[in-house]
Amino acid sequence: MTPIITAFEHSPDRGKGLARDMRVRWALEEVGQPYDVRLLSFQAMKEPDHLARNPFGQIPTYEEGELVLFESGAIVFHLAERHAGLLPRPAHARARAIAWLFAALNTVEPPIMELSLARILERDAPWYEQRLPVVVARVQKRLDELCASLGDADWLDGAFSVADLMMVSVLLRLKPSGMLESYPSLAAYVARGEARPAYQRAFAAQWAVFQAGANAG
Ligand code: GTB
Repeated sequence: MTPIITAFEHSPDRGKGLARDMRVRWALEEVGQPYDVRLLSFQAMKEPDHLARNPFGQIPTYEEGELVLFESGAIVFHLAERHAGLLPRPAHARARAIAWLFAALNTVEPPIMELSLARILERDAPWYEQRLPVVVARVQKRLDELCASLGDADWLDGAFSVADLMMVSVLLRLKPSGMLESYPSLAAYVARGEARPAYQRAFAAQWAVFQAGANAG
């Protein structure tokens, strides 16, 4: 049975691959699982049909027969558990990979999202210039810590795993800000993730959606 994921019909990132369906596409490509995509408008995401898949009316979701999942982390974890290749077998290494998966989502992604939202939504606020350095400093703290932990290793804990897939996905959101350039080892880590054939296939698939929308006018 071919699983179905949901994604933006017209992604606001204009094909940059920054929306959260990208991490799910990447995981599906890493494990070699073909998938279908249901594209949704912003309006369709808030209609009962989609709210039954995700109570928050967001993408991505994942349908596999009777199983319906939301939250990109839960979907990627489900794929990593079901298929070989994204989680190490030894129990301790597996538990550590899961800890890093949570760290990407709970410790590193929130300040990055806050920065991203501040830049998009708060730019015209009178306090924007005062607040921005505080938000930037929170991101820098996490990047300093991550940099120290990664050291000169290729991946977070041994071989590439679901932890790296999620951490790279989270860090990619910083690319437009140029902040990663001050962290050469993290920039190289992200580039290693982007160079993976599975990432390339996932990126091409979401880019094709953007192109089709652009060509349709
Ligand atoms: N915690 C959830 C998860 O991980 O699945 C968060 C899901 C989420 O935020 N989904 C967003 C969404 O559906 C799309 S990815 N938003 C519509 C809504 O809430 O009504 C977030 C996103 C949006 C746009 C860009 N961009 O333009 O660069 C990047 C990321």
